[in-house]
Amino acid sequence: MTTTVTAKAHTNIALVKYWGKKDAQLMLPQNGSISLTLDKFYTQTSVIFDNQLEQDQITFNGQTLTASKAQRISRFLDLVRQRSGQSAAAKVVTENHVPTSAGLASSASGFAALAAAASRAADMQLDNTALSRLARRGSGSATRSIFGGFVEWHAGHDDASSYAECLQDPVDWDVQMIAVVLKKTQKPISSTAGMARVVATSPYYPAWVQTANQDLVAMRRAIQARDLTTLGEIAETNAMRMHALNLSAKPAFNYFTAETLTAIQAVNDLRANGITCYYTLDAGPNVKIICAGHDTAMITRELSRYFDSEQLIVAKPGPGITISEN
Ligand code: 2P0
Repeated sequence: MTTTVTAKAHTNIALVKYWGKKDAQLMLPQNGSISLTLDKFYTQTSVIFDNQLEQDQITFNGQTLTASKAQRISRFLDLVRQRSGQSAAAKVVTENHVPTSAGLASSASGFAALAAAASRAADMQLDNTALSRLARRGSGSATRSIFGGFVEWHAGHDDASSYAECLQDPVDWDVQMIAVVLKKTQKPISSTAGMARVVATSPYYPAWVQTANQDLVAMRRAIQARDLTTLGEIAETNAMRMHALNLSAKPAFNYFTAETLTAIQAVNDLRANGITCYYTLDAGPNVKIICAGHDTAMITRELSRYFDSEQLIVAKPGPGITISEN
């Protein structure tokens, strides 16, 4: 087989978060999640299986990957080989299009693009639901990056029932995000390890699952009603509850820096002045602001009191996966 397949997947930001697994091997989450796929940040990955190769050859932005990252990708390729019957090693070339090393999660777009390119290169013809299930085995958040716009990942109870589906794409109303890209610091703990510690040690975990399930219902309604205020309120509360889990773990950890708190305060001040904007935070210091497109210029102007203009990236809802053979 000599076809090179290229896939492009965009990253997504969760509005109702995934933060804990109930099955680490199958990558089944404790609760469902809802996200918005963004246009600005994406990964493009090409895969070819080649009998001449002795082992998988993986490059990321022109560089050879570290052993541990390459191992995670090779393990994922093993799953594709096992399912497809393809036995050759693969050449994988990945380009991550995230402006100025933004430190925004790349595992979501990365494993979504890899799942699509590798499965097609191995001659599997998967529909988007099956692709979403496959991407999930690489990284939980990748489950959602198969689709554009607003997306829900159903937690499910086994491999077949845990997949994402599109809630709204195209997004036909005015909602955007501003990524506030903060100084990179050493991550205190990886997402995978952080969520495992929280599930194992936070006494608040059952309350998280219960409230996240309520948030899913309310968030679906807010998206359907195109209600930015309700959407933002749910997302902000949900994000802070996720981070409260981290503070309540043993040992406790958090992803905030002093700049994170500055950005949160700036959003609170804007809102006190009547601007509809809300923040959400993931497993890192960056803050993402949910707002209307017609307010982005004013919000970035206000934030430029604290941050450089290149730290403020405005993103719109983005598309789902695209695959091409060459
Ligand atoms: C999310 N995050 O829903 C949550 C919110 C970060 C905070 O999914 O272990 O890289 O590979 O499944 O998907 C980041 O964790 O973790 C994440 P694994 P992943 O977007």
